[in-house]
Amino acid sequence: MRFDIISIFPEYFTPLSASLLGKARDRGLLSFGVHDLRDWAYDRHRTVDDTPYGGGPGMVMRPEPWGQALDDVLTPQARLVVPTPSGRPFTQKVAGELADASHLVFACGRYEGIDSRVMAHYSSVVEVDELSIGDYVLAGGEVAVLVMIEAISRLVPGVLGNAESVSDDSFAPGRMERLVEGPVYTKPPAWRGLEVPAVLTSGHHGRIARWRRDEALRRTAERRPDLLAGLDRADLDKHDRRLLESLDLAEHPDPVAD
Ligand code: 6GU
Repeated sequence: MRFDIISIFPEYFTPLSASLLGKARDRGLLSFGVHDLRDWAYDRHRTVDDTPYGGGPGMVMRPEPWGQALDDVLTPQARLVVPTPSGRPFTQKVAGELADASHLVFACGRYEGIDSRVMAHYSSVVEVDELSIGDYVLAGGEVAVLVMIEAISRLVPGVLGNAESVSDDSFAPGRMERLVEGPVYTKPPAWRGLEVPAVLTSGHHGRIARWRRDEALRRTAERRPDLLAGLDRADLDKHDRRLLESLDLAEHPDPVAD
């Protein structure tokens, strides 16, 4: 999978050489191109922004450098991702869809964003996704793109080892789609008076799986009632329903009610 990133701060992307992503790149599974938008600005000062039409605070990125850059970097099979707090939510599901692409191009806006005609124009050239990583405002799209690339890359076949299956992750499509994972433990069996739950050292795989499922349901109810409210009945077994009924979900719609 090929990633190209266009930004006025290419130095933000040095972490792509570290850790999991760096190893996947060294193994030839991923490749990264990081580009300075100013390389496509033609004036003496390499200007990329200007005042917004209609007035108001801040600056907007001019369309011409973006047009030059994207004409050079996009390929016919590419998808264009534009990070913005006004985008559709970037979720595990969206990460999975983007992981199926062979080429992703990320256009990092700064200031108040990129002139809207850039997205309008390229929408008739490639698939364009304006995506947000959460309900808060960052100074620019760079950090959001690092977040997206890490989430997408670990879903590319071969990037994770077999031992690190993604199907049990929080939000993983299927049985974990609207659940967060429960607590995890390692050695020692007792630490500062706190013991590891006995079921985890029982060697009883069936009971361990059930316990993990219960803990995921409990934790989701406690921390993410918004997710629980949308749980699909089809993803719940009898034990799941009984557990949810035993929790106090009074303040939230009951996902197990008929
Ligand atoms: Cl994708 N970009 C910026 N600038 N701010 C954000 C965001 C993206 N997602 C949440 N806040």
